[in-house]
Amino acid sequence: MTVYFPEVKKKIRFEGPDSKNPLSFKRYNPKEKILGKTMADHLRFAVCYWHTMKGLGADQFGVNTIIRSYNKAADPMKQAEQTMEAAFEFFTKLGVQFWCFHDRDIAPEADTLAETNKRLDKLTALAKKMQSDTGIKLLWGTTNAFSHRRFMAGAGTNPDPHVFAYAASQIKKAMEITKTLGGAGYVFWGGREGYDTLLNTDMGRELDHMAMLLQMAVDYKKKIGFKGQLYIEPKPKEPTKHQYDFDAANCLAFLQKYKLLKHFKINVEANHATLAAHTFPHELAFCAANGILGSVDANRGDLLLGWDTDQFPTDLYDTTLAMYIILKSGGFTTGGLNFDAHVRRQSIDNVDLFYAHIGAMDAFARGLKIAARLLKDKVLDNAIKQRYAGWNSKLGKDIEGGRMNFEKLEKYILKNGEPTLKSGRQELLENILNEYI
Ligand code: XUL
Ligand code: CO
Repeated sequence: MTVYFPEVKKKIRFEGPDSKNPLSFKRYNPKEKILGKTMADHLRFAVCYWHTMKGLGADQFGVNTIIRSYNKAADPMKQAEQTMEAAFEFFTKLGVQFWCFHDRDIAPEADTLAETNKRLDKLTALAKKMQSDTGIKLLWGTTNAFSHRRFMAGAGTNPDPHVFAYAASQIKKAMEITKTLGGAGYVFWGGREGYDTLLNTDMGRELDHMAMLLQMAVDYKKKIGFKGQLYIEPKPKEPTKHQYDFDAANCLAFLQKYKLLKHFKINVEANHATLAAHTFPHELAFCAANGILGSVDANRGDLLLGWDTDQFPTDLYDTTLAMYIILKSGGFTTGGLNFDAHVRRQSIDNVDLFYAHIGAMDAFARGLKIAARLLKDKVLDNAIKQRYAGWNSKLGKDIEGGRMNFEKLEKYILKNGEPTLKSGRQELLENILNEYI
C-alpha cells in the first residue's frame, strides 16, 4: 500500500512534558483517566477532511502553495481514492478517533446529480472499509451547498425553488451516506444562507424556507432511521455579509419559532464566535445554559484579521474555559472536538499537519486537566455560589418562587432601603485562574 506520510514512520505517542520529540504528545495521553473517563473519551478529537486533506494554501490573493502526493493523479476519482487512503493513514498515525467531511470533499461533483451520487457511493464504500480496518469513526457528515455556482444566492434561502430542490437533494444523499458510515451527527452550516443586500432580499420568506428545509431533513432522518444528532453551526458573516444563523442565541430563537428545537443542537465554532463579537466560551456557556450544547469546531481566529482564519487552537485560556464549560454541562455525548482549522500558507510540509494537530490536541488536553482541577477544587463554583447567596434568603426565594410582584418588591425596598454592595472580585478570580493554568 502506498505511504503518503513517510516523514512520520509510526503512530504519534504520549511521551510526557519532558520529551523533546516534536512528533509526540506532551500532554495528551489518550488512556489517562480524568474524572473517571479517559482523555480520549472526554475530548473526542476529529480531523476535518476539507482543511486537512484538501486545503492547499490558496487564499484570496494567491494560488495553492502546498503540494501533496495524493492529489497528483490526472483522474479526479483516482485522486479522491488516494486522498481517502492518505486521510486514514493520517488519522491513524495521529491517533484520533473521529473524522468529519462534506460530501464534496470526498468525491468530485460530476455533470449530473445521478452521476455525482454514484461517485459518492464509491467513495463512501471505500471510507466504510477504511473505517472498519482502522476503527476510526465518523463524528459528523454534512453537505457542501455553498461552493458550486448554483448556490451563489443560497441553498435553502435561494430565491429560486429549483435551487432549493437541488440543495434538498444533496442533503438527502449526504444524510444517507452519513448514516451508512455510522455518523454520530450531521451538521448544517448555512454556507450562503444569508444576504448581501436587503435591496433584493425577502428576509421573512427566506427564513420560512430555511425552516422548511430543516423540517424536511428532520422528517427524512426519521424515515431512514438515522440516529445521529442534528446540529446547526452558527456564523455571523462570511461568505455573505449577514448570515442568518448569526450566533447561538439567533439559532435558538429560530429553532424555537419554527418548532424545531427538540431536533437540533449547536455546533459551536470558536472562530465563528469571535466573528460574532463573542468569545468562544461565551457561545459555549450560552448553549450550556439552554441545553443545546452539541459539538465543537475547535480553532481560533486572529484579533487583527477580521475574517475566519481557522487557525489551530493553542490558547490555553480558551481551551481551559471551553473544557470547563463542557465538563460542567456533562461532557460530550454525540459531539466532539473537530479541528476545523488549516495550517498556514507557508506551512507547506506534510509534517506541519502533524505539528498543527499535536499542538492543538495538547492544548485541549491541558485545558481538560486544568478544568478538571478547577471543578474538583470548586474555586469558581464557590465564588459564584457566594456571589448569588442572596438568592437563598427569604427575598430571593420569594422572587424565584414566583411569589412576588412590583407592589410587594416596592414595599420591601421602602422598608429595607439600599442594598449592601459586594465586590465582583474579578481580578482575584483572574489571578486564581492564572495559578491553575
Ligand atoms: C465554514 C465552516 C464549515 C462548517 C461545515 O466557516 O466552519 O466548514 O464547519 O460546513
Ligand atoms: Co466549522
